[in-house]
Formats: sequence, structure tokens, C-alpha cells
Amino acid sequence: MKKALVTGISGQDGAYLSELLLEKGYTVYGAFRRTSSVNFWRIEELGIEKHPNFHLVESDLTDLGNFVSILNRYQPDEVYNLAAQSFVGVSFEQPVTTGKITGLGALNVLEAIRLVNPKIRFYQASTSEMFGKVQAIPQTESTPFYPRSPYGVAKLYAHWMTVNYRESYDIFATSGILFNHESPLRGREFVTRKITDAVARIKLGKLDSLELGNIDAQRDWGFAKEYVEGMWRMLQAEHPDTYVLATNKMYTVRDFVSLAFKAVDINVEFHGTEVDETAVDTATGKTVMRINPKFYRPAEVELLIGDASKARDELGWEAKTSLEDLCAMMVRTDLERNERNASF
Ligand code: NDP
Ligand code: GDR
Repeated sequence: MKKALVTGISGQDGAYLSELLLEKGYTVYGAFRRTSSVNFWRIEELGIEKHPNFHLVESDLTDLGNFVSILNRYQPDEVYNLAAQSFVGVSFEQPVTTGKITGLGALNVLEAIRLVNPKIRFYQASTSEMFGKVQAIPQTESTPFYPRSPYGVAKLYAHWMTVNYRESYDIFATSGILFNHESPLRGREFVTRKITDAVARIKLGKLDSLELGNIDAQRDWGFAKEYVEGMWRMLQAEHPDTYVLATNKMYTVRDFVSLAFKAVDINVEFHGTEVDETAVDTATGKTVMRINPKFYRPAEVELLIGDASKARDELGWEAKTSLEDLCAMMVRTDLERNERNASF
């Protein structure tokens, strides 16, 4: 039976990946950091916290010694490093913390592997944010990087450290450059879930309107549950490498707003431009979305669209869920959660 250590267990991907690994017969050590009120709602929602092969392990990514002890104690075959300060907006407010967790944190894991057991296979959660101000369309594994936020820069450091440990120490260190992936388990600070949660509350009469920043931003959005399968496949490959996972389809935030309202039978029309833009319910004439400049970022990633041909050809991985279906799934879940006043 294989053993995997997953950092970032309380996050979206940590929950889905653990579920997948348990289904595959792994023993899973889920690493979380100590906070005054740790929240495991995602693994609880998937019902995996009571699985006999699932074990929670306290660990902070910024503490190398702690990580060395954990690897010595649990001797995993695979380590998936999903922990990060992962919110781009906050990284502009907390660039140093973001660098320590998202950048140096990954190096701590690599160092611990090098010191304890270089045979452990390592997955680094890299991101399309490394492409930032994009240098080619669509983006592939060989597109030059140009990050546009402290988060993107920290992730780029972690990516190159992963490549460097692969080449210097012969460690099976793989970097998955994943484009945005969403689900009902997405945090409410990210734009898709912010929209689906607000649309559900508007539909239920609990909220008047939604406030957003740059709705012209374009993203390549896939379904998180499919993307964690790609992570696992990367660590089963013969050699460590770098892979893009993406849908190769691009939509604006404005498109996502329309899709989410459509999922609750509200048709919207957009009026005005830039900070004056609003979305209006065509049946009632009510404004259901407006722009608030406080959600703009100091530097924006305007468009991302990935080409995952390498993952398809070498790993047999492909994104399947359409954005319309993904959005409808998220709205449905948020309607149900808001009806029972769930707090997440
Ligand atoms: P989340 O924000 O949902 O989860 C991040 C996790 O990291 C949380 O469990 C968080 O714990 C943990 N964490 C933060 N700081 C520390 C620390 N100092 N020590 C230990 N754990 C810490 O992210 P996702 O699940 O969406 O993403 C997983 C990874 O993939 C992240 O690294 C993200 O940057 C990356 N990524 C995500 C993409 C996406 O679209 N979702 C796309 C590309 C990359 P806590 O609950 O305590 O905050
Ligand atoms: P992103 O995701 O920055 O791509 O990072 P996010 O959902 O935060 O933003 C996507 C785009 O929407 C625009 N936007 C808003 N964003 C938020 N959060 N809130 C708003 O009100 C709003 N209005 C417009 C943003 O400006 C942006 O252009 C996510 C994270 O999961 C990262 O960890 C991951 O690496 C990347 O995806 C790939």
C-alpha cells in the first residue's frame, strides 16, 4: 500500500486529491497548519475525515525541521505540495508572507526530501499565474514566464526550485502548471465561487446585488476534481517533468456572471463601461451586479488559455467538464447551502 503526504489538506485541491488517493488504496497523511480554529469543512463534506487510511498531521510549510521530522516519521512514497498563500489579491497586501509560504515553503519540502529520502516523489502545485503578462497564446510548457503578482513570482521561484532539485539531485520532482480550476469546494474569495454564492443568495432574496472588480479578465476554468487526477498521473509517469493542465477554452468573468444567473433562470444585460458597468435583471430591471474598484488589482493578468496537449499525449489526461456545467453545479450547491444557512 502506497503512502502519500498531502500539504494544504484544508484547501480545495487537498480535499479532492485525498479522496482520489484513498479510492486508489493509498494511506494519506493530510498536513494542516495549526490555527486557533482549524476548519475541515471540505474533507468533512467529502466524508473522508473518518476514513481508516486517512490521518491528519500538524505541519507548517515554513518550518523545515518540522517537515524533516514528518518525513522521517511517516516515510511517504509521494509528497504533493498543495499548501500556499494562494490568493493573488492578498499577495499584493502580504508579499513577504506570500514569498515565505508559497516560495520558500516549497523549498523546505524539497530540502526535507533531499535530506531524508531522495527517492520520495514530489509534486509542486505550479500555476498559470507564472505566465502573467502572456508571451504567447495559448500557453504551453515552453512559453516564457512573466508573473504579475507577488504570488506569481513566489510560485515561479518554487517552480524553478523543483526543476533545479530534479536536475541537481535526481529527485523525482514534477511541476504541474495548472490553470484555474474550480468546484463547489472553492474558497469564497475566488471570483467563480464569489459569483455563484452571491447569485444563490440573490435568487433566495438574501442579497440585492454582487460587487466585482475587473470583469474583462479572461480565464481558462476547469473542474478541480479532474485536475487532481492529473496531479496523480504526473507522479506515476516514468520520469519527472513539467506539465500544463488546462481546458484550452477561455471566458471572461462577465461570461461567468451571465452563466451563473442563467443557472437560476435570471437573464442579465450589461450596461455602461468600466467602473460604471452594471448587470441588470431583464425581467425586473433590478441591478444585480455592479463594479467596485476596490476589487481591482495593482497589476492584472488579463488573459490565460492553456494548451494541455503534452498531458493528453503523455499522461492520457484531458479536461472534460464544460464551464456551463461546472457553473451550474456550483450554483446548485450554493443554493442548497444558503437554504440551510451553511457558513461556508
Ligand atoms: P486553497 O487556498 O484552497 O488551499 C491552500 C492550502 O494551503 C490551505 O489548506 C491552507 O491552509 C494551506 N496553507 C497556507 N499556508 C500554509 C502554511 N504556512 N503551512 C501549511 N499549510 C498552509 O488552494 P487550492 O486548493 O485551490 O490550490 C492548491 C494549490 O494549487 C495551491 O498551492 C495553489 O496556489 C495552487 N494552484 C491552484 C489553482 C486553482 O485554480 N485552484 C491553479 C494553480 C495552482 P489554511 O486552511 O490553514 O489556510
Ligand atoms: P486568480 O483567481 O487570480 O486567477 O487565481 P481569482 O478567482 O481570484 O480571479 C480571477 C480573475 O477575476 C478577476 N476578478 C475578481 N477576482 C476576485 N477574486 N474577486 C473579485 O471580486 C473579482 N472581480 C474580478 C480577477 O481580477 C482575476 O483577473 C487563482 C488562484 O486559485 C491561484 O492560486 C491560482 O494559481 C490561479 O487561479 C491559477
